Parts: sequence; C-alpha cells; structure tokens
Amino acid sequence: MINIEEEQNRRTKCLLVGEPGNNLAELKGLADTLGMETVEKLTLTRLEVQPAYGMGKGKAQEIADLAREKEADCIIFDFDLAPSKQRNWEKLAKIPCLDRQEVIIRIFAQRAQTKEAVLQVELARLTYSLPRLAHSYGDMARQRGGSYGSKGAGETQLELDQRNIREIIFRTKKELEKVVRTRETQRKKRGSIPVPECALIGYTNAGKSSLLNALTGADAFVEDKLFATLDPLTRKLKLKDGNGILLTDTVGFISNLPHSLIDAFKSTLSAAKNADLQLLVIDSSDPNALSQYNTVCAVLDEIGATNSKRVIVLNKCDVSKENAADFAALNLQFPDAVCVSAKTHFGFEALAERISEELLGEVRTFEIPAEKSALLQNLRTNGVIIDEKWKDAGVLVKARAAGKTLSLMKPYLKEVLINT
Ligand SMILES: Nc1nc2c(ncn2[C@@H]2O[C@H](COP(=O)(O)OP(=O)(O)OP(=O)(O)O)[C@@H](O)[C@H]2O)c(=O)[nH]1
Ligand SMILES: [Mg+2]
Repeated sequence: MINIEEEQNRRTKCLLVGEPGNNLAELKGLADTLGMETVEKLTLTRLEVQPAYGMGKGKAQEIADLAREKEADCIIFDFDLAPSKQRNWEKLAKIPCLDRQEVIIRIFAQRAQTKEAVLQVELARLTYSLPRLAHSYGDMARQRGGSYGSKGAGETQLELDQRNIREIIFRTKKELEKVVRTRETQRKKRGSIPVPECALIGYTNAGKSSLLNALTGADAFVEDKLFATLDPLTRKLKLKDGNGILLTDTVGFISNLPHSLIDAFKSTLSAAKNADLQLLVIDSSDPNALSQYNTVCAVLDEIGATNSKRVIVLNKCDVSKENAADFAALNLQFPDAVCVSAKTHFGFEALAERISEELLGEVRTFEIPAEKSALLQNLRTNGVIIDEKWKDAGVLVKARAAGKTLSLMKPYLKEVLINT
C-alpha cells in the first residue's frame, strides 16, 4: 500500500538532457531550485536536425527507456523544445517533458510574491502555453492552461481554449499596466528632488541582494538558489560625501532567459534601464563568470539598458581568491573592476568611492574668483562641497561635481592651472 505521507514528501525525480559540451550543472541548479531530485544527467554527443524529436528515433527511445529505468517523473531538456517536439516526447516517454524555458517560468511562478510579479509571471506562462495547447499531453494540458486531455479533443474545444487564454492574456496585460502605472505615480511623487540612482545587476546568484543588504542594512531575501529576487527593492545608500544615493536590487539574469519573461518583466527591468549607474555584479568564484557576464550584457542590450554608466563589481572574492588562476584571469579581463565580498565586506570603501566618483564626480580643487559667486552657489546646489577656504581674491573649494556643473567649473580647476 502507498504511504500517502511518504508519497507527498517524495521529491519529483527528473532526468536531465543537455546539448554537447554542457555539463548540466546550471540545469541541475534550476531543478534543485524547483525542489526536484536529479536521478540522471545525460549529455548528447551530437546534435541532429530531426523533425520529430530533435534527434533520431533510436536515441529518443533510449532516453525514454533510461527515464523509465531510473523511475524519473519527468525529463528536462536544457534547450528549447518546439511545441510539436514536446508533444512527441511526451507521447514517447509517457511522462511530462519540460524544456529550459518552462523550468525557468515555473521557478518564477513559485517565487512571485507581489501582485506585479505574479501578473508578470502569469503573462509569461500563458504566452508560453498558447502554442502548446494543441500539443500538451494528459495532465500537462491542464497545467499548461488547457481544459481537455490528449484524446477526443475536437478542434472547437481547442479553439475555445485558445480564445480563453488569449482573453486572459489581454486582461492580465491590462491589469499589469494598471499596477505599473500606480507604482510609477508613487515613484514620481517621491522623486521631486532628483537623487542619483544606482542599480545592482547581474546573473542569478551573483550576490546582488547580499550586496544590497551589506551596503545598506536592508533585509532583502538571500538564498543559494536561483532567482531568489523577483521584485526590485530600493534602499538609500549613505556615502561619505553628499546626501546619499538610491541603490536598487534587481531580478537576476540567466542564459536563454525566456523571451516571454523578458517581455513580461520589462517594467521591473526598467530599474536597470533608468539607473544613472549600473553596478554589474559578477560571481568571481564561478568558473563560468565570463560567459555569465556576456549573458548579462546581451540582456541589457536587448532591453535597451545601454545608456547608463557601468562599473564591474567582482563579488565573492573571499572564495575566488582560493582559486587564484581563474580570479587573476578575471582581473585581467576587467582591470577597472572593484573586487568586493558581500560576506566579509572587503572592498566596500573602494566601492563606495567608485560610486561617488561616477555619480557625484571626482574630488577636485577649484579656485573661484569672488565675483563668480553664482558658480559657488551652483556648486552648493548641484555638487558636493567637501572643504572651502576663503582668500582675498576668492575661494578655494574642494568639491565633487559632475555633468553640467563640472563643465561650468572647468576653467577654475586648480590642478589644471598648476599643471599648465
Ligand atoms: N562566500 C560568499 N558568498 C556570497 C557572497 N555574496 C553572496 N554570497 C552567497 O551567494 C548566494 C546568492 O546570493 P544572493 O544575494 O541571493 O544572490 P542574488 O544575485 O541576489 O541572486 P538572485 O536574486 O537569485 O538573482 C547566497 O548563498 C549568498 O550567501 C560573498 O561575497 N561571498
Ligand atoms: Mg537576489
């Protein structure tokens, strides 16, 4: 007899399948995050262009048999499966067959907490499901949004299901727009005095939330699983000079991030787009740090978040220093990067100084003639004065200034006068 409790606590077993050269470590991380147990990993030796399964029937049957032998409850592919291929696989293996996109969407769905995140994920899930309705097998049909099983479903029923989903997509979009508008109005109300904005951006698990917490004393959720953060969280960061800046934690990126998710999370990702400064956080202890960096840059390109200044932050250097060769290579690749550890707070002073330099300007000395008091006033309002000494002819000011204010001040730059 089945022990019901045991059955409920049993973790879903999965078989992972990846393309040649893929060690499936990341996919296993995704499966772990979903609470699944990986019973077997299988890397294909070559790729074939085969319409039914994406590989020969023999190989596909072998994988299906292996899944049965290992008592896997599902097969997960580390690449996209077209709807018809997914259907063929599920018919062959008689268990759910998920592709990478579906796994990521499911994690997002598990993690979503605020109304905005829930709506965004729902939108991505429905968009993913729509072309798959006609192909879903058994229980998966219902999970993916359809109301019918694999057999006996007439076309009218399918059309009805598709129309239902299209209507829900339309309603969800409208509702999401409303939530985003409300948030934007609140943001505008708060932002009457412009405060420089800085966003923590990076691959999932790079340590963005840990950095926000360590730098600002926030209590953002941190976990050694993927996609711990779905909602942006903003906190004030006090710097040595000036009135402080706003630091925002953002949703992590991953390679092959489903398009439907990028689309759905556009409003959340706007924090990255609107930031004056992007802190690009890299997990320097990860052997794939460089390809993760490239993925992040590609997503930023895709959402058009390319106009902000960028600083590379090599995080987790407490761990990566043990792996000296990889870490040295990263430092060589990013000579301007700031090395930090959210765990030990190593490098925090250097990071704060770098943020100040980028957002408020470097510390410079200006000699302002007495008759240019308007300039001094401008500097007081738009820059940060660190020290001022009055002399007969004017005032010697040590200050940070950036942008237009710095351009106006340039003729009075002390160092330049001395050097020329
Ligand atoms: N050793 C070490 N571990 C760190 C450091 N920073 C973060 N971690 C760990 O890395 C894991 C991920 O940290 P998070 O802060 O949740 O990462 P994240 O970038 O916010 O991840 P997502 O929200 O999933 O995108 C956690 O287990 C942290 O404890 C660090 O500097 N050193
Ligand atoms: Mg996070």
